[in-house]
Amino acid sequence: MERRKSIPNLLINKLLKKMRILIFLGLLFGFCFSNAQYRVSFEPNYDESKVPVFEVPDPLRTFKGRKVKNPKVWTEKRRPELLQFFTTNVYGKVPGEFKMVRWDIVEQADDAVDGKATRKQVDILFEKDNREFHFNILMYLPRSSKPSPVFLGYNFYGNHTVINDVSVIISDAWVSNNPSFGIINNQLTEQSRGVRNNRWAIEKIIDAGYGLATIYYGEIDPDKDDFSDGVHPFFYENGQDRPEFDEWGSIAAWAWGLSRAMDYFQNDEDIDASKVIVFGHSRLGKTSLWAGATDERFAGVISNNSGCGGAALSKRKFGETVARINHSFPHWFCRNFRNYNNNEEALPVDQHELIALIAPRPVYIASAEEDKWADPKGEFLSALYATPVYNLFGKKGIQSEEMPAVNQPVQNTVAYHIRSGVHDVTDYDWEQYILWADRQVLNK
Ligand code: GTR
Repeated sequence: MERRKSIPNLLINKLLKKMRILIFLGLLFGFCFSNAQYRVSFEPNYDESKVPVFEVPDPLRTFKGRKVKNPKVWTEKRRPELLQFFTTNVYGKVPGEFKMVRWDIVEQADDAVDGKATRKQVDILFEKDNREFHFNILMYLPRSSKPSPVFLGYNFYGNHTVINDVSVIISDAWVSNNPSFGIINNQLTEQSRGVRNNRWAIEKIIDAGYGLATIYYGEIDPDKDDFSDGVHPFFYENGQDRPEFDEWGSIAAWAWGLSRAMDYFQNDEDIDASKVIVFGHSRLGKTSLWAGATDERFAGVISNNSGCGGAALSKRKFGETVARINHSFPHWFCRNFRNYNNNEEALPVDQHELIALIAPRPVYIASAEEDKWADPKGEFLSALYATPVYNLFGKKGIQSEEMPAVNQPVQNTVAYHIRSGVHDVTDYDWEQYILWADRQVLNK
């Protein structure tokens, strides 16, 4: 027999339904409002007199207060504890191993860059649980000097954007839309071929006897707050759908990809794997620093305008801050890094110690005068404060506490320049990197 609901019951049900809708709308409104509030209320500080007074953590003193007096104590005690801190509290740890199973040379020709270079496109393949993961490395190697030293760096919009070369394969990985490059529907097309050639001085690099190797970073992990794609899911345990609090965000995943490229270089006779310089701009400069810190096979590291979470000191809170970067890009760092949102003073480290992790290998920090958001002075100070660790190894770092003038590079094992102009990579930057690499990496 059909049971009828009584009239009061019906009314109560209706009321409950309405209340649920209201609660849902309230929560939605609260969420949007608080985010919008944050966006509206964040005022970057660009006033040097408002930079807080803070203590710079001493890279040569252990967390327990022991002074580090020689390279042995640095290498065996201090470096590991710093690396551990950055791993579990800033970038996140790689949760396991995922080894390349094969590589295929998809395309190769000797007539690139006016016949001065060999172009090589290599597909790197990984497998786990019957699923495949791939990325592509595009290389231009000087025909005049093999095995070649190489600059390795990610690009933002696909390998085919770095040069106007019809033979470069267009990636089908997800990409952020950029209508000015003809990128809509998150897909790369022919229209964007060569659009970023201004950032890659390929001819200068080849003429100087170096190769260039580049990878589209979205093939390792698409740059969006979504952990269901890219390399992360290959490491999930049953039921897991995103990394744990101390596990890798996107920057650590991108750095992992650079190390896998290095694995490949160690198998390519055309490349001198002992002379690979890892380069990156902006978020990818944060990535090159982390790759250099975690993988000692990189012979040199370049950070171009890397800013907050890269070369800039977090405790200065000048321009972009920890809270701001974690709000705008929640997927870049590990979730533990959020403990330092508006709480930089609690950090027992700062970014100069990330640079120190690269010691004694050469490192170049570059800023741009108009790139205040990335805090040029904070980037300089990081290079300066990392210097005592280089000195411990008998290497020269930054010797003057004064920031060098614009376009007046200081090129020791630790190098720094501030270029005129905006947040970008220019020929000027590449000219400096080549000069410095000649001396500091190739020992010319
Ligand atoms: C900005 C971000 C910076 C920097 C830059 C980039 O929006 O705030 O930290 O990484 O993007 O990568 O171009």
